[in-house]
Amino acid sequence: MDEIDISRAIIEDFTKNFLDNLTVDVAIVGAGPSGLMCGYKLAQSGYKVAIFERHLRAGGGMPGGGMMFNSIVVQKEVIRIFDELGITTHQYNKDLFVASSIETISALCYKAMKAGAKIFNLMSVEDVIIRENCICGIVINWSAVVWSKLHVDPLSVKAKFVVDATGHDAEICRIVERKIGKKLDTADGGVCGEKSMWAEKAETEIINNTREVYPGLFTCGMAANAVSGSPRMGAIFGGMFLSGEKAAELIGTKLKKE
Ligand code: 48F
Repeated sequence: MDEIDISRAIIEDFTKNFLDNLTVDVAIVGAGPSGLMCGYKLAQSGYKVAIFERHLRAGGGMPGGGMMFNSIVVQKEVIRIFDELGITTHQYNKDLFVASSIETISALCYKAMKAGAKIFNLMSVEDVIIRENCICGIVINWSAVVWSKLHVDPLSVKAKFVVDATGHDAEICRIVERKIGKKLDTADGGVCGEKSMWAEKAETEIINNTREVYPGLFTCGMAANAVSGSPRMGAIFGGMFLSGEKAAELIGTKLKKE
């Protein structure tokens, strides 16, 4: 066994994967529950999907459960999805179920990747590519470069659609507003920011908020609520799965027409 073979294997495999994903059908920003669910569903439908995640591990806000109690709560409406993913759930009352946050995120990652989605961790999306008033790609850099504020130019990925699944900050939508020099089309005119905690309202509104917010750019998960000014919901996660699923359906419909 030669150390150089180990190094070469890693570099070649990663480089091949990276090169293969410079052009994709859908680039998803954020490997939280909504982004992973969206990626899983699109990959399952046969589309080429790459998910870019800033942090070392995938999962977003999920592994920490609620205040580091690493259980999550989901509604009975999403048990069909948990069953499909093979996640163990326990009924808590007539409407609510609990699951391990770690098992949930592990299953989502596994299923998304087995369906063909690629996950690139430790990469931050810092800009988008816009042509003829349509988002058609993302601009990426190593998170370590961004965090250490090194002056290193980024690279680009072309995509037919981009999904902002960045969670509470709706980072990509805010970048787009800055770059196009005008506000996104929302009830309040532009990214509204999330409102304070109201689980039931937030979980209901997230489905309508999951939409194409600018040509080529979809939102899902907490980013969708933040853009539209809906409340946050805390450690109940059903809406994240339904929102990721809906974004995949909307994008799938558009891709089918191409
Ligand atoms: O925050 P996050 O889990 O988003 P989500 O899928 O789920 C929200 C819930 O976790 C929770 C909640 C539940 O009810 O309210 O908060 O909407 O995952 C977002 C992921 O996006 C990554 C970030 O590190 C996180 O893992 N991310 C954010 N900005 C960027 C990014 C960026 N610019 N580039 C790459 N990754």
